Amino acid sequence: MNKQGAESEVAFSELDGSDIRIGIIRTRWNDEHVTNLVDGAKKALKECKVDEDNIFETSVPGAFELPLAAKLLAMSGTVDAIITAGVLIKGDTMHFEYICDAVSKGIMNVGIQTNTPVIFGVLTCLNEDQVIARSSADNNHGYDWGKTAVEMALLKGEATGAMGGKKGSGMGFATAAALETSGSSGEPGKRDKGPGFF
Ligand code: RBF
Repeated sequence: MNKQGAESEVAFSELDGSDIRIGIIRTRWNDEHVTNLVDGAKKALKECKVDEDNIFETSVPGAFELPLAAKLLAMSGTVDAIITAGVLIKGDTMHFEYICDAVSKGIMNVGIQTNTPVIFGVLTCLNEDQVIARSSADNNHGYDWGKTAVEMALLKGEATGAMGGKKGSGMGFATAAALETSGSSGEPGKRDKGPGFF
C-alpha cells in the first residue's frame, strides 16, 4: 500500500486537558473507518487527561450533516472544543467534490461564528486504501485530531481569559511573562483580569 503523504507531520507539546470538555460528532457513513478514527481521537484525549465523563459523543448520518450538528453543539455551550469525524470517498460522480467543499467550509465557519474550536476530522480520499493508510493503528489521524482539540480548547481559554486562576500552559496569546504579571492582584500566575490577549 502506498503510504506516501499519509503520515502525520505534526508534533504536540504536553497538553493538560483535565478541565476540558470535548464533543465528538461522527458520521455513520463509512462506519468502520470512522470508528477507528474516533478511537484514535479518544486515545489522544486520554493521554491529555480528558475525563471520560467530559467527552460527549453523538452521530449524524453523513459528512454533509456535520457542520449543522457542530453548530448546534457549539451553541449549547456545553463543550470547549468539537471534533467532527467522517470519511468521504470519491465515487463516479461530482458528488464528492461538492460535499468536500461544503463540509470543509461549513466546519470552518462554525468555528469562526461560534468561537468554539471545531476540528476538521474528515478524511477526503480517492479510495479505501487511502482511508486505511490514515486510520489504522500505526498511523491514525484521529489521534492528531484529539490532541488538536485539546490544544485549541486551551488556546481559547487563554485568549479569552477563561482560565480563571490557573496558570497558562504557555500556549495561546499570552506569553509566560505576561501571565506572571497580569491581573490586579499582582500574584504570579493569577489571571484575574477580564478577557483579552495579555
Ligand atoms: N457521506 C459520507 O460521510 N461519506 C461519503 O463518502 C458519502 N458519500 C455519498 C455519496 C452519495 C452519492 C450520496 C448521495 C451521499 C453520500 N454521503 C456520504 C452522505 C451525505 O454526506 C449526506 O448524509 C446525504 O447527502 C444526506 O444529506
